[in-house]
Amino acid sequence: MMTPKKQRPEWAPLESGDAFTSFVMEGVEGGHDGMPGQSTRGSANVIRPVYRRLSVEDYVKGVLAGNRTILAQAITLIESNAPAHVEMAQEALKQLLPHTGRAMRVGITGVPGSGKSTFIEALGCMLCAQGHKVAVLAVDPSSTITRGSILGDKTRMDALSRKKHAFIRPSPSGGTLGGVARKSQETMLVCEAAGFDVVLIETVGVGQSEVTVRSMVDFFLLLVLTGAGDELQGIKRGVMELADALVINKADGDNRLRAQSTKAEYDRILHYLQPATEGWITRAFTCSSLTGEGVEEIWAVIEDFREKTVKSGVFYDRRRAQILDWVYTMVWEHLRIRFLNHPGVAAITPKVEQDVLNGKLSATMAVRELIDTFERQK
Ligand SMILES: Nc1nc2c(ncn2[C@@H]2O[C@H](COP(=O)(O)OP(=O)(O)OP(=O)(O)O)[C@@H](O)[C@H]2O)c(=O)[nH]1
Ligand SMILES: [Mg+2]
Repeated sequence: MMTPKKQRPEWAPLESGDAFTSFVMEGVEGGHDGMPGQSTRGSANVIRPVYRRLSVEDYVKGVLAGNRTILAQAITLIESNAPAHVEMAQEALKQLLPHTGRAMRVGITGVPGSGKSTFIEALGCMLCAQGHKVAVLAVDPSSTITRGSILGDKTRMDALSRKKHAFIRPSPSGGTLGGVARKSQETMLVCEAAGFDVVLIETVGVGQSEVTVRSMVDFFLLLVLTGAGDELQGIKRGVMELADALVINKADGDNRLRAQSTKAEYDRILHYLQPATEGWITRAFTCSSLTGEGVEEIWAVIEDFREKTVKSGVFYDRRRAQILDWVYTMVWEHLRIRFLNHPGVAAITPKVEQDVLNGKLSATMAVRELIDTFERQK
């Protein structure tokens, strides 16, 4: 088989160099809707994307028309921290907002290697075949350190990335998890405005990122592996309590029977935990992302969840709570940055810290001094 050629992704600025470690694979001829003539094949009459400045109106129109190139560029705009870009992105978002909210938002977590990307590939391809438009995003806290991205480096989701109705976007790199989450949240909205009716968000199961993704999605899925005893110890009860379904992946070959008994064991534990969603019972399922067995059943569970929670009102209650939650998360983030960048605070911080460490100042008094300084000299 031919190895697909790596290419610079359409969203990476030309001058970005190594700052963008992600790449895309060569696609199928004419396989992209909304961008005729922009096949990435190396034929002579290839039309290279034109990097011209787009106006807010260009972004809005392009996204609403489902133009993938403009969608990708709109996301790049959202990911930028440059003040002018933030202004433009917010204006575009404001106009796109009425067209958002229609997708089923699904978060997928699990320890590294549990098969999240493979599962998303299997589910995504199945959904595309059913006529859905699927956007795949990643919230990857490790990318803020390595500047890499899970989807770009490790998992290419080859089959899914070739589908006409799929759009895969790696995690934005740089910044705090809070910053990455804000960008992912807005990226999700833009994808919805572009007509994607399923959004799948992969996040590696380390610490805070699951909580962040849970606060963005309707349905949260935890992928686990067999080998109950040890495996169960490794999974924090807190993460299980965030999940709306638990999937024992890699239930194929020799592993099938073991997966069944692991499922039974998880079901027993889930029985004693608080379900993540009111009125819904979190259960365990088995599947093989490799063979596709069981994947359809999991989507049926997600659809059943949607139907039941929409009926009970829990679905939209959660979305409303999520929006407000997001507002306040951003407020705290904003205040934190203002506090850290405050010249008066920065000036006294070393001394305050020293005094606390030397026992000259109590922690409470230190807080008072810092906050007073912050408020006095706004
Ligand atoms: N046998 C079997 N192997 C699987 C299955 N799903 C995934 N794998 C394999 O498990 C390995 C890890 O899969 P990934 O999909 O990259 O796992 P991931 O959870 O996305 O990993 P990170 O992104 O690194 O956190 C790969 O070698 C897959 O081929 C499955 O259902 N059955
Ligand atoms: Mg992965």
